[in-house]
Amino acid sequence: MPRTALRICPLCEATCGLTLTIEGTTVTGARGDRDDVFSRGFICPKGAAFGALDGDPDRLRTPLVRRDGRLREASWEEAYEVIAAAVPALVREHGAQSVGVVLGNPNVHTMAGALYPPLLLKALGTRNLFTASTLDQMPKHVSSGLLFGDPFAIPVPDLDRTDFLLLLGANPVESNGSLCTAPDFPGRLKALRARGGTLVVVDPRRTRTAALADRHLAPRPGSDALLLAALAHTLLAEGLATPGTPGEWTEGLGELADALARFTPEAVAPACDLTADEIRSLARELAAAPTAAVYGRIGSCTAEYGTLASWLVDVLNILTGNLDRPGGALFPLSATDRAPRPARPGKGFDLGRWHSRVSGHPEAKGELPTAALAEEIETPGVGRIRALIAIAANPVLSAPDGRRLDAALAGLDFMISVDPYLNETSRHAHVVLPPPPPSQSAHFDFAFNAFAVHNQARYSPPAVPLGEGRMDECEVHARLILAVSGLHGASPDVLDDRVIADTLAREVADPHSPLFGADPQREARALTGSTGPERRLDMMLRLGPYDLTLDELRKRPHGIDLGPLSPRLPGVLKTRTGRIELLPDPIAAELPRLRAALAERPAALVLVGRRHLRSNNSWLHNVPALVGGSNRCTLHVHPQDADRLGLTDGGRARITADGGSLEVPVEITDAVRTGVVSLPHGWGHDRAGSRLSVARAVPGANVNQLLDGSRLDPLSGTAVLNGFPVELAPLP
Ligand SMILES: Nc1nc2c(c(=O)[nH]1)N[C@H]1C(S)=C(S)[C@@H](COP(=O)(O)OP(=O)(O)OC[C@H]3O[C@@H](n4cnc5c(=O)[nH]c(N)nc54)[C@H](O)[C@@H]3O)O[C@H]1N2
Ligand SMILES: Nc1nc2c(c(=O)[nH]1)N[C@H]1C(S)=C(S)[C@@H](COP(=O)(O)OP(=O)(O)OC[C@H]3O[C@@H](n4cnc5c(=O)[nH]c(N)nc54)[C@H](O)[C@@H]3O)O[C@H]1N2
Ligand code: SF4
Ligand SMILES: [Mo]
Repeated sequence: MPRTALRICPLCEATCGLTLTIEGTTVTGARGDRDDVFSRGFICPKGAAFGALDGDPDRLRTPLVRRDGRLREASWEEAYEVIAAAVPALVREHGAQSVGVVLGNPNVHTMAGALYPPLLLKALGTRNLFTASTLDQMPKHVSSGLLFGDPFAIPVPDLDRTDFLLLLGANPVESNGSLCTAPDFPGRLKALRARGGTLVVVDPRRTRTAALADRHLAPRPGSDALLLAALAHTLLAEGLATPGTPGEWTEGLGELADALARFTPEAVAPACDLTADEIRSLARELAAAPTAAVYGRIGSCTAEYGTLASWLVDVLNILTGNLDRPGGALFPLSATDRAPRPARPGKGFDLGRWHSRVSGHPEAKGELPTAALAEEIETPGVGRIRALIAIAANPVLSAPDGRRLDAALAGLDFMISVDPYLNETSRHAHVVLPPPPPSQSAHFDFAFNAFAVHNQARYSPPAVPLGEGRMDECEVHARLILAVSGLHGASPDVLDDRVIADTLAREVADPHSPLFGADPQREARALTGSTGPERRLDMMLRLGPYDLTLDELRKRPHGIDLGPLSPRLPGVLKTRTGRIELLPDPIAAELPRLRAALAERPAALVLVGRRHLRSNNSWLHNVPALVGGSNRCTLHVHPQDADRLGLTDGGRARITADGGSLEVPVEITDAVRTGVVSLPHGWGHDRAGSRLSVARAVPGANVNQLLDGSRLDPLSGTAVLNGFPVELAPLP
């Protein structure tokens, strides 16, 4: 008899509740959970393919260990012994910096990825940390760090209540949203318009999101910071800035007008390829809306002025009085955030506390640019990365210049991948540790509840018991930490118990903690949960703002509604002044570079990415139901550009940029504007040694091969993945 089980979908930031159909231990179906307090039955084709992904025959079933140059199946014991023999010895000989860590995107979709990497980094003591953030949202962390003193204090648009949404560089109808967790984002956009609200989309492509909008502006890629600066300038110049309550918490309002003086609509219009009138009327509409939210994502982050654009998004939210008010952009309060403390000045946010060894890139939020990983492995000298631990990461496809990184990885003394697949990156590992399929893992969204448009909490215990020979991913991580820190063989509980003891010791001593004065041992014993990670979750819930427990979450499997977002100023602020620092020094120092951009001659042809609803970065191309049809790696070219360059629909073209060239199939479409071509990322599955039978058959081309890793947003170290110049020629 088939049974059902609930599981939060881990495939994108929307975190939909799924109802899985299970026969024996196999997931045979997935539909939206209509009773889910947040997603209310919404599902997309990826969630519907949960079973196929979960049961993918190419998933690794056992660890792999390299012997005589070849990866062979091995026992867990053997795999950890190899790690315990290799890593501590390497650190003894070459120092802590000789081990690099790469954390990829799915870490924000697993409990293990939230709970253990901080402990791994602490155990290793390395500063060589590279994550997907510097291919993604690091500009937003930096701007929030500078503005609010906390890189995780990211305001999200109040989608369900706003009257006006200005959305830049995001295509939530395909991506289902990012840094704005909202199951059924498309439905929420339609509801916004149905209640009389306005949606304006800024994107060089006419996306499916743009098709839902009242207005679509298609500026030249890379010009968001200029456009946003001109919007802010107009508000200030026309007396339309009304910061309201957030203004009372803001420093630097007076200096802003001067800093933005040069960015008049007339001055930026040619670079944006918009008219000054379009820009001015957008500013006026934004100011006139009863409530409004400005929201920018990948297209404005992974761009040349990514941090400035991210900063300006919130400058606009502040100038229009929309920051921290219902209908505007608010700070979520997740169930595992610490219970709010009284407002007081914080430690602030510093950039560049250390620098990368080879190119001297400043750290941001403790990370170095992933675009600089290859040179840190290749370049001889003290502190060279000799061993790498990659967890849920496929940088050979997701980061610039995969060919160079591929060669660098091949030259490592030792590499570990925690990954369910043998793919373009993990094929270089000496040890591969495979997590179980998602149906066998418990789930709680530590990351995304903090960016959700509605406060809520949901927990999924494993839907299917752990398979024979499988190890839970939390235990995989914990044993890895023990093995690299010379504690191989100890119980993983040691780590969780230590975290619990340390946290409770701090809390009972904090007069503002709900546990102030309590007995820490007693509190530890009171925690429920059958595993270390469950007890840690229970502890975080108890220390959180809603006074929840794991037992309560278990009793309400469709989730607990914790209410709409509400104002959190000034409590969220952790700047040294205890105020919003509107024009922080690093930003002010970046503005001259943006001013210089006004005089630059734009490139004739630039490339942007795109996402497809049935794709997910580099790792869903092995599920037959998700590939094919319109989900193909083709180059979108506008008909006028195709004419000019002699390209034909279905023909092939050679595309060339800093990092190399690719041959790609051409798809002629007016969905991209002129002067812009679009190629999706995550493709290029044609390397030998991977075990991806479906993806290999239709490999596509790796767009990131067009980059050499040198184009970065300087403040955040984020790779410029959108709006870089390319050349294009037809192929016979
Ligand atoms: N040109 C271009 N490049 C881009 C982007 C772009 O828009 N354009 N987008 C960037 C963005 S936003 C991101 S986030 C990055 C993503 O790039 P990465 O962080 O490298 O992530 P993925 O490509 O999704 O690869 C995820 C890896 O995790 C593995 N995995 C899947 N599930 C699990 C699991 O449960 N546990 C573990 N341990 N491993 C798992 C997969 O097999 C795969 O190897 O790509 C970036 N690269
Ligand atoms: N189906 C699917 N869903 C996903 C993913 C996936 O790969 N596939 N990846 C997940 C991840 S890791 C992330 S981070 C999110 C990202 O989610 P989104 O931020 O929504 O990312 P995209 O869909 O790539 O949309 C970015 C848009 O920016 C536009 N753009 C490019 N350059 C510029 C520019 O200079 N200015 C402006 N204004 N627009 C520009 C592009 O044309 C594109 O439409 O999606 C997540 N969800
Ligand atoms: S929208 Fe995202 S979370 Fe929801 S079903 Fe699709 S992939 Fe899963
Ligand atoms: Mo991402």
